[in-house]
Amino acid sequence: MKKASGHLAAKIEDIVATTPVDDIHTHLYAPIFGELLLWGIDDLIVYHYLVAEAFRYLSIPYDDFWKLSKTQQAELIWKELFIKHSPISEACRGVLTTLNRLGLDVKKRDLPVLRDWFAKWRADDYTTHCMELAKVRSICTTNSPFDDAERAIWERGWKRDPRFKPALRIDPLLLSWDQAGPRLVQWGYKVKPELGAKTVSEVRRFLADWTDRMAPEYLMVSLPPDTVYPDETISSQLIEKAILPHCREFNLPFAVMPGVRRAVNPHLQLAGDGVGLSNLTALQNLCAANPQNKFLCTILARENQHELCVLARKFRNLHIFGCWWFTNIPTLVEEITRMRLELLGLSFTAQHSDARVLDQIIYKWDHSREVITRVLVQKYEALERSGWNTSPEEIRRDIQGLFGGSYREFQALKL
Ligand code: RAT
Ligand code: ZN
Repeated sequence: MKKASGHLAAKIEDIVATTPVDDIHTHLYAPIFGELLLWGIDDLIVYHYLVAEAFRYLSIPYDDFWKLSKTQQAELIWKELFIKHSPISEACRGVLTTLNRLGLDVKKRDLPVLRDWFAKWRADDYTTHCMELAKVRSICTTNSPFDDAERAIWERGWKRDPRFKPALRIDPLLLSWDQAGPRLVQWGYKVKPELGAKTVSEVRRFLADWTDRMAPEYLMVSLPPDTVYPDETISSQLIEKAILPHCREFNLPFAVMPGVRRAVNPHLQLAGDGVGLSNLTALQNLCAANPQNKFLCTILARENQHELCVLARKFRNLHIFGCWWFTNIPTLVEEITRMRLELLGLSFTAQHSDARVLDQIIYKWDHSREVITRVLVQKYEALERSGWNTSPEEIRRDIQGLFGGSYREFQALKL
């Protein structure tokens, strides 16, 4: 068999490394949101992925840990995960990749020195610096009207930073109507516990007001694995009667992220969520029954990835994206990306960062680019062996698609 040229591999590596990405799901904020935008060494270390890993070793009571200041928590985690053991896990290695790319000497293992370096930065300059290093062109944020801290800022209004694109997060509305309903009442929407016509139209008025205020890219929810659709539940009824008509009216995709079991260990707080196998019949029914609606989906269980690809082959109103959370590890990014390329060609979005701390975009994208390069080299080499030549321009076009172009085409699609 003919061997592909090293030249092709080098070209692909260069294109993947230099093509800017649109990061279509993060938990970051524009600098104007002040303290809500997390960045710097302590936030990197107290990331909830690392909290979960530290508690594999720590024996202190959970409550005692949560009583510590952020600096003290960071010191404890650093000692456990970086000093007493080698920082091999994906999330640990991520901290090191980030620091290294920022030009810091990680070999010194010196937290106070690192803290001094970060203290010299201002959030807005640092945002630009991180986005440049990560080659991230735009950042989609997760914005919830139910979050008191950010609601106040949205209500006040400000000059938008075009690099940051909001997404309207509505988990409480769909997953805890008992609490969300009274909040809507408090904000002047005349909703009742039962979903009568008036309540539905008031929920739509609430969604329309927030859509006008935020101009979101899409509406989004993360769902438990056992979600059923259609169903008699309030959640299913709200999706059918309020969310989907709203999305059609405003031409917004509805992003569903199935597979999370919230608070399987509540003592771990944000780090305490788990994963479960989803029944994708719900998504299939959503796509089939609502051909005029667009759905974005990323799914948490490894075992659901193949079925999701097959669903995307059946429904052009479904766009799949990213390797989410527990699947964002090199082993699974490689497997999932290869599977998607083999089943869907280039009609998906390869990755999102899910960053909660700004600096994380550096490692999340570095690590993903490395794996995506590996998979793409194999694929273009295989084409070469079949006698097909791909020009550098064509490779760049394809990679731009995987890094945001395909998502934008999906956004522009008229159904
Ligand atoms: O990846 C994460 O940080 C998770 O905690 C979740 O935020 C998840 O990504 C979600 O959006 O629900
Ligand atoms: Zn997320």
